[in-house]
Amino acid sequence: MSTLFELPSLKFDFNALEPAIDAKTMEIHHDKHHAAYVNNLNKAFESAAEYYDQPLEKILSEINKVPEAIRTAVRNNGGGHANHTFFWDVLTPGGKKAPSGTLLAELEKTFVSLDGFMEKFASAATTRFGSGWAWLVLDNEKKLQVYSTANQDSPLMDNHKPLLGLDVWEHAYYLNYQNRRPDYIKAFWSVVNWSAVEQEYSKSR
Ligand code: MN3
Repeated sequence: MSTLFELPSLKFDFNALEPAIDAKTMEIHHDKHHAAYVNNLNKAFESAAEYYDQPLEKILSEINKVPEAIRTAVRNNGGGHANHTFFWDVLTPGGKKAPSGTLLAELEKTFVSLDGFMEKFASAATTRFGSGWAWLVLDNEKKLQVYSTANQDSPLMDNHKPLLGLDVWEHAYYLNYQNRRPDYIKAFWSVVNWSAVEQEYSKSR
């Protein structure tokens, strides 16, 4: 079996994000859920070797060109791999607790205030029915947008650049929060890696 795609290691311990995200949830989320997306993505590409040399971002941005036989598997598992790899990078136990500089200015311009942005993001995360993600992205016109996607669909599929993402699948919070998704979303703000978000923003704008 191909190991084209690999599970990245976490840059912090499983318990590093407590109490916002508990160690057991992080362990299962990374070692089981993310690992499964990677394994299933590699399996899907076993039958489509011509795609092996393309970066995942490019494959996802042209998802409709992927052979139909494996398109759904690539959409779900490639999206899952990209989304989770990105997610781990925008989480951190330490660091700056709010954005500043040009990103803050752009958030205020687009959403009136930082609070306005956080409310809109939390609302997207809360109202996503079933499984999915909430996103802050830079769209094709280099404008900030907040929205949610279903399942493992990625903003990359619309050629949008993710800047911040939140996994609102039940596997991301159910052990600790059960049905209280809003409490998980509130706690998320305490572990956002704003330095990473700012870096993505300055790379992409
Ligand atoms: Mn997940």
